[in-house]
Amino acid sequence: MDNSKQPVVGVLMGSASDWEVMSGACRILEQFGVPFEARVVSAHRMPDEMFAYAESARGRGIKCIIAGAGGAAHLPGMLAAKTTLPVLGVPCVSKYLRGQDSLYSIVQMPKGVPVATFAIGEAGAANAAIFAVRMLAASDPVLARKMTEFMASQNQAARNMSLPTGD
Ligand code: RP5
Repeated sequence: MDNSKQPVVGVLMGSASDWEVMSGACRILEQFGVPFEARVVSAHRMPDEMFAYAESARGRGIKCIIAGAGGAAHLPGMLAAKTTLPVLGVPCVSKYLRGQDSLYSIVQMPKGVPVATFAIGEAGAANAAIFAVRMLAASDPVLARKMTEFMASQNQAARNMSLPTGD
């Protein structure tokens, strides 16, 4: 999926099976009007393409990479090893260990090679995208205003919550 405008965020995933989780990151970026590109780039099945992506991303105008993977989730870490861009890692839910393997694979990076690691699954994908928007908003007043509005709408939604107490 490519947005019409020049993408500034890369949303990568190790497999199409990660799309159910990673599509949540794309929805957030769409909501904020941030141009992005979404691709399957597998660390294990497409290592040469992964390195090529990491090496070319900055030159193509990408500002940060959100990378989701499951199981032996090497994609975010290997991207971080090959690019100077910030890499935001999303542990995707795996079949047998429910993403705990993904989390440990992504979060336990060696000193000097950072991956900002988010929660397993849906919340992690959404928060990685929100975090990417916040990074971009540091130098973009329009995005900053949208983030303020987003936070206000969350506040209002929480205030409007009711409990089934019958009171
Ligand atoms: C990882 O292996 C992917 O990120 C995915 O989460 C997992 C399983 O991939 P498939 O076998 O479903 O393609 O590389």
